[in-house]
Amino acid sequence: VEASAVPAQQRGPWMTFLRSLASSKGDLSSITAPPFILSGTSLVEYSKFWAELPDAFVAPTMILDKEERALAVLKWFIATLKGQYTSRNETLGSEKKPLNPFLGEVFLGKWETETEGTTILVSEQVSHHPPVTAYAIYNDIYGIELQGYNGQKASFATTTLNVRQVGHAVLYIKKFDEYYYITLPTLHIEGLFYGAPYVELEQNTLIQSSSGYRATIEYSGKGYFSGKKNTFKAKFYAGEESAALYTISGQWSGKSTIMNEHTKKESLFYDATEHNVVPLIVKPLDQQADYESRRAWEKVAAAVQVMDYDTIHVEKSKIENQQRELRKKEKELGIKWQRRYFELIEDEGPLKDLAELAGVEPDEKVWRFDREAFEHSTDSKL
Ligand code: HCR
Repeated sequence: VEASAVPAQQRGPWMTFLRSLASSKGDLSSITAPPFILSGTSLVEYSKFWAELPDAFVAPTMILDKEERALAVLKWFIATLKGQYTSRNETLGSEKKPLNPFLGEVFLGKWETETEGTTILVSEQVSHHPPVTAYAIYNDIYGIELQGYNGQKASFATTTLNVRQVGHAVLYIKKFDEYYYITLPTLHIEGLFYGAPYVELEQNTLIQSSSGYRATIEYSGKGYFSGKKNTFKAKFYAGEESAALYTISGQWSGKSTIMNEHTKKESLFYDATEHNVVPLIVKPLDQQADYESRRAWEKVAAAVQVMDYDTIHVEKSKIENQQRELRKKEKELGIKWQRRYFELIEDEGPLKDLAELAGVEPDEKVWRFDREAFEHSTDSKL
């Protein structure tokens, strides 16, 4: 029997929390959780996990062969998973409940590395009900840009929380005028009963390139493909062909190998344990605008650190009340909240065709980055 990680005085509230999860209607943000499971980080920050390895992010731009390039995109994608889905376990001891971003909350930063130069991140909460975060990450030296948006739909079954991701990501490589349409995996949260939650991925991700190459990645936890957690099996195809050129398999948080289906030769594909993330540079709090994530949540985050529930509650309520006031004013004036750097547009461009090629139902409207708006704002001085 596993020991409970729930502090003795929070066991009652933890059981109440689990019960409220069971009766919640998919909106995780509205549920109050006990302090030990809270994180002082807002969900709007999570977009950074796409490019914490700037070398892997820009690598495809330097590859002339389109098959090799599509494989490098797959490698970058696999490389992002460890940060996206296990980093809280490493830094905070378990998965935690992130802060629920308010509409218009922005998280900005840059990575500065000797070889890759500057890579910029712009992340914005573009919807509150349902929660949706949109982001753009770009490096102009290498001519690569990632844009995407995501929301989550949750459901609870026995002691597991199932989370379906809504949205997609699109990678664009300027030099080759090439797009990659990326779907997001479904996940579930285990270990809830013991108060030690962790994420396991399930179902699949599809990466469809405008060059025709396609990768399907299937995820599984302990015991399906192997006895190990965080496992995946990817098949890499050219065009419409049904026979895979390569099979890549292993652990996304550890080692994976690639097998050439023609020669049956196998070699190391990626070893997640050998790569250290590059920390994002974020402006000091006193230079941030009020709507920037870390500044806006500063007091809540400090209270979360010391598990001061009263202050967490008081400071959270201040933000929520301000938001309520804003929405009321907009209603009175008959205006809508103007998103800062993203707009919701009809998807008529190459992405719609790509989604169709990938066999994915395209979203009628998609959130797209308005780079001009960002560059004309003071926020672009990172
Ligand atoms: C499900 C989750 C919020 C959403 C997080 C997402 C899906 C956000 C987009 C990122 O690109 C990837 C990502 C990674 C996270 O693993 C995932 C979070 C894990 C937990 C959190 C729940 C809302 C928290 C539930 C509360 C539990 C821990 C008690």
